[in-house]
Order: sequence, then structure tokens, then C-alpha cells
Amino acid sequence: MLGGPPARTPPAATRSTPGEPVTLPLIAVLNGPNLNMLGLREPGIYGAATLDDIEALCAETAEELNLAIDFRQTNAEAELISWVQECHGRAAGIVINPAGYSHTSVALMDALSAVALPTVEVHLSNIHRREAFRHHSYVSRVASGVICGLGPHGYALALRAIAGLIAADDSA
Ligand code: CA2
Repeated sequence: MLGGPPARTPPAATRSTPGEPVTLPLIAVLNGPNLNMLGLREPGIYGAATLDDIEALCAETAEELNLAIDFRQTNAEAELISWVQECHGRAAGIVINPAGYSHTSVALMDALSAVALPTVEVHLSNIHRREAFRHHSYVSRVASGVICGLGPHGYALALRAIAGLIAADDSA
């Protein structure tokens, strides 16, 4: 078996106060291939934080914003697309780091376009300072916004942006 953690399965996606159930807007935080290797390989490019660290940061930020998150990672394109489809009627928004599929997947772009939810694309690294093949993202074409180059903090900023987009939708 190769080193590194296995692809991750989702935890429970909702949160409630004891004795007082609340329904919080659910944000799917979806992570693509190889992001389960964060912190274990190539710290020079992607930093020392693990995906568990990023999940903890997202959970903390979501709590502050009164959002629930469903944080997931997969190495499989089909699974990522199915998770996007499952957001229809279930999630209020999507934060997605599509990793390598950003640059290759028309199918993922189509799925995001079909669910038509507020979507923020996140990249840990500044993809525009890297190889030319990383400069184009199919996902950016259908995302509400894109954050790159700010490391794990980009995920927290993306959740804040989604909260703002949801609030703007609600007041329209
Ligand atoms: O900067 C990002 O967040 C990326 O989405 C990361 C992807 C890359 O293909 C995109 O161009 C930019 C790669 C994720 C791979 O993560 C690794 C982590 C540790 C060791 C090896 C790969």
C-alpha cells in the first residue's frame, strides 16, 4: 500500500444546540484528488497543514457564521461529481478545491453549473504563479468567486464569502 491517509468519507453534516434543534444552512466543502496528502508531502508548495487541520479551521469558521458544513475529500472524479449533484436541494452553497480536476474536468464544471448554487473555488497555492497548465480552471467559469494563493485561510475566506452570498440571496 502507498503511504498517506486513505480518501476520506464524510462526517455528519448538521449541528444543533442541546435541547434546541436548529437548522443551519449547509455548505458542502469538497476537496479533490491528492488533497488527503496535505502536510505529508511537498510542504514547500502546499504548506504544513493537513486536511484535518483545514477541516478544523472550516468547522470553527462555520460555527462563527452559523453555518453547518459537510467536509469531504475524494480522489475520484465521478464521486466528486456525484457529491456536487447531491447538493441540489440539500446544500445552500459549495466551497470546492477541485485540485487537478480544476484544469481538466468539463464534467465537473457541468455538474456545478447544473446545481447552480453559490460556489467559491479555492486553491491553496497561487495557480497563476505556477505552470501554465494550472492557469486555466474549468470550474472558475461557473464559480461565483475564486480564491487562490492564501493557503488554508482561503477556505475560511470562502465560507465568509458564501455566507454573504446566501444572505444577499435571502434579502433579494
Ligand atoms: O493549490 C491548490 O489547492 C491546488 O488545487 C492543488 C492541486 C493542484 O493540482 C492544483 O493545480 C492547485 C494538487 C493537490 C495535491 O496536493 C498534494 C498535497 C501534498 C502532496 C502532493 C500533492
